[in-house]
Amino acid sequence: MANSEFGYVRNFEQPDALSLSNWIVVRIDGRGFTKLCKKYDFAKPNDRRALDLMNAAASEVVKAFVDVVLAYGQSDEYSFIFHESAALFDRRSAKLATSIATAFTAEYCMQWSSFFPDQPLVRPWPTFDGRCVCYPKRKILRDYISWRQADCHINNLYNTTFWSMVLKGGMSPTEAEHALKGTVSANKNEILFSRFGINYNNEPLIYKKGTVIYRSYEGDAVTNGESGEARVADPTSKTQMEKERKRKLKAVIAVEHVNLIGEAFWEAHPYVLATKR
Ligand code: DGT
Ligand code: MG
Ligand code: MG
Ligand code: MG
Ligand code: MG
Repeated sequence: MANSEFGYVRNFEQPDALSLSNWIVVRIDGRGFTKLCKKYDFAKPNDRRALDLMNAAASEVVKAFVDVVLAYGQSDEYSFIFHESAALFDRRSAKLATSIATAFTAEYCMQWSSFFPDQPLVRPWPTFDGRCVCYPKRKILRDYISWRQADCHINNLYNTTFWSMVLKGGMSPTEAEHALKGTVSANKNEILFSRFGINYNNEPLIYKKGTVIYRSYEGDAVTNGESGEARVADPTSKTQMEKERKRKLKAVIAVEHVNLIGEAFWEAHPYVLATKR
């Protein structure tokens, strides 16, 4: 950039680099999706086409941003997790959040017609906001992921019961809301089973668990460090970095609907949140 007498205005910009050695979560969320779901007549409580579109858009974002180690999505939101050692955009918060949110928005709109062939997309286009949050420990990051998945479960159980009462039980939304006030999970499971013959356990996993996307290196040479902690190759040299980038590009993008709160997923895929030497 050429210097001019106006160059001093750059000094008004605020630095916004996120702290080193923190896991970065970029969470995007659909803007005004309550309205959008009505406009395009999304199935209640879950529209499979809409979730498939969210997952297709998120897969492309994960492919495009090789520093993303895992993404988790439910409803109109997706969390993209950058490794604690990620250096992309010098870890600038606004640049990370806007790049992910706009990449996701573009994918969502461009792929819309594949999932909703009978409903052309019209203005106002769907958009997604984005924010960055730092988590200084893997344990807290795990709790963040558990928080979003627990939210998915709680909302899905409530919504499944609520919409059964309205659509199958003939209650008004206000009546159903009243009837569900103060109920716990066991009550909702019981209502679903006794009144509507629905065993909540048999509901599709994509609705109950949401969706996790990660780079799968199954069968790849990921070794365990002394502490039993998974480790991956030293990414500091240029050739190593290039090798690492190529390895990531070759990885299979896995899309699954599984429990992330327990240990099983993390024990089966220790490299996902592995420490880099
Ligand atoms: P925001 O995020 O503050 O701009 O506002 P909203 O309206 O996007 O609200 P939010 O993000 O808290 O909640 C997501 C909304 O989208 C909520 O009203 C439920 C709705 N939604 C998400 N997925 C589905 C679906 O598959 N089917 C239906 N019918 N609604 C859905
Ligand atoms: Mg919201
Ligand atoms: Mg929203
Ligand atoms: Mg939301
Ligand atoms: Mg530029």
